[in-house]
Amino acid sequence: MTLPLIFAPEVRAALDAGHPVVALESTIITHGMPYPQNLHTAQAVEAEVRAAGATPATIALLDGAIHIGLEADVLERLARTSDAMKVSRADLAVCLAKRATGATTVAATMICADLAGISVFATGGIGGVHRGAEDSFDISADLLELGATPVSVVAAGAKAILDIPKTLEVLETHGVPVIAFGQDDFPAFWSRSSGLPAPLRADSAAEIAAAHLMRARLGLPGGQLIANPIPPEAEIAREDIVPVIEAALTEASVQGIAAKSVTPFLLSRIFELTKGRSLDANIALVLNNARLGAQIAREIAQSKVG
Ligand code: PSU
Ligand code: MN
Repeated sequence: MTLPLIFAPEVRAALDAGHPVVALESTIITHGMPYPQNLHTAQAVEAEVRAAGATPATIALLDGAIHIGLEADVLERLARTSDAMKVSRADLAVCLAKRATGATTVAATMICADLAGISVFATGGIGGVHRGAEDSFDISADLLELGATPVSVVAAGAKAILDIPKTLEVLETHGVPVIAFGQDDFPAFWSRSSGLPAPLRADSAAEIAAAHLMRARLGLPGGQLIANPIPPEAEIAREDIVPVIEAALTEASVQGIAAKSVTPFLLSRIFELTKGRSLDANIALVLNNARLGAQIAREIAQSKVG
């Protein structure tokens, strides 16, 4: 049985040559940002990965196959699609069997990247434990995936729309190294600090790559979460973003928004309430993560040769 994987030629060539490749997700395109900023961001993220010396592989499900790397016209079509499935671990096989168009979340992108032989993945934000999870049980499958699948994920920490302390607890329970890059505090997506210390810290891409390879040597399952703070010039201060988040959360609860719709709803309301400022920050942090992801992928590729 061959895997239902279709590689873009440049990604196949890079992997065969042992060159660095960075996986990129597609839910951020279809459910995380409005058109046309989603398309422009996806293109800019790919360009950033290239500029930093690695090959980008944006991952999506199309016509019954997992696409590892999307051609320009396919990326554009996906960015304009309004009815793509949001695909996490639970949805992956069903979406493929239906031959539906699927956008992969962090969890599903990790699974696909691992199947493709890619060990580094850069994105904006991960899912986490939602506020009120003690009643709703809404805990993103992203957290469990980080405990199961050997991919290092670069994200900008967890958003304050989530319960950040509980998110860190669940990651710890699942044995996920949560590594803040270049600072002690765990970053909070739009803000550089969540006010909580990160469990671990690294100050170079080489250190992160070495830890990634060490996990594999030890036979430990699961990946690493690299929490990369948003660049200072793009940051939205906590006191500015927190009231907006509270307003969006109240609306979500009044309107009965639940399950998979929660994160996309909150992101789009916060975008509206900040008059686009949240999106500008989001774009800046994704580009920053793409850069770090490429550096980590290069370090891993070099270590494998050496
Ligand atoms: N956070 C963002 N933008 C996003 C997402 C999260 O700032 O696009 C997406 C990612 O694909 C993430 C998913 O994996 O939402 C988590 O969804 P859920 O909470 O339903 O697991
Ligand atoms: Mn959820």
